[in-house]
Amino acid sequence: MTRIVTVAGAQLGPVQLADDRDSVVERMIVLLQEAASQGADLVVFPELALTTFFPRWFVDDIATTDHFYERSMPNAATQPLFDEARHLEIGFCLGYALLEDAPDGTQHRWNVQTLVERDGSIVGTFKKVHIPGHETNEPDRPFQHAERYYFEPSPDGFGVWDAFGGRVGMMICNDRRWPESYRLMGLQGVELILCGYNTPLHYAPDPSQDPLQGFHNGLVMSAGAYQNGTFVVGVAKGGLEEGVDSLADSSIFAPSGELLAKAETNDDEVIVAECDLDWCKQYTGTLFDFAKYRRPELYGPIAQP
Ligand code: CDT
Repeated sequence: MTRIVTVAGAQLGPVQLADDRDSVVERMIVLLQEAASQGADLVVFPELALTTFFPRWFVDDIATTDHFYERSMPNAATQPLFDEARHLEIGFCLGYALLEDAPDGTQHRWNVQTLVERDGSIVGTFKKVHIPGHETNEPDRPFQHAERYYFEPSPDGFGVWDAFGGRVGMMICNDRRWPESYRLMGLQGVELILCGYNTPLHYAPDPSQDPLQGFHNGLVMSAGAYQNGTFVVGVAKGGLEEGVDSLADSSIFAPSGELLAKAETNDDEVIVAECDLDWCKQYTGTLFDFAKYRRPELYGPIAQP
């Protein structure tokens, strides 16, 4: 039996502060329908897809930003997306901010992606592990990247789920720059990694990296795919959002590290690739046969603080 999953990346152009969730969900449904018309089984949306990238602003009272977070999934705003996906028998992966009330009375703010199967059932929710940027206001920057103020880092790490006929993992934006993200999923037999991102083109701590954003994006996802014998799907919210230009370049990489599909615009756009999950074994069963060739007894320092 072949295990071909047709995967679409549903890149979003900018979501401005004034855009409400309903208008964004309408755009996402258009992308979903286009992906379905191209035979997609699974559609991947960007990180924090439902709102503008609000960590670009610092506020003294974090509670005044509660409206950027979802309290449940699905909810009234996203139910139309869930309904249409189920109608089309297409799965999806959605990035959003989650504000969670824990049983002990504490509140938690997470940057998450939820994976939904073709029948509408929720497969799992991944919390972002590597939280980039800064915790406090840095007024000398042209814009803030205060993710470390707005989100806690995941305590769970990188899981892998049986879904879409294969082993599916998730990571969010900055996670894609770290080899450990891919390897932890690779050790669990991952075959398809789904990653949404918002990557500003300007990096204030070292602007010499600005023109390299696209290069670094392709570099890490291609290498992560090849070194772990897995497909990697990276999907942007790109373009000029509230005056900040962000990388588009949504891309799908094969277990060979080859680029299968790449967005051509900075706006709403669907990219598609047929992913034969059995291609992964050509790498994980040969050059990257982890059980045979890895030397974990020498890797201890990697896991030390
Ligand atoms: N969203 C996100 O994780 N963006 C980061 C930018 C880091 S610059 C502070 C990224 O790695 O693309």
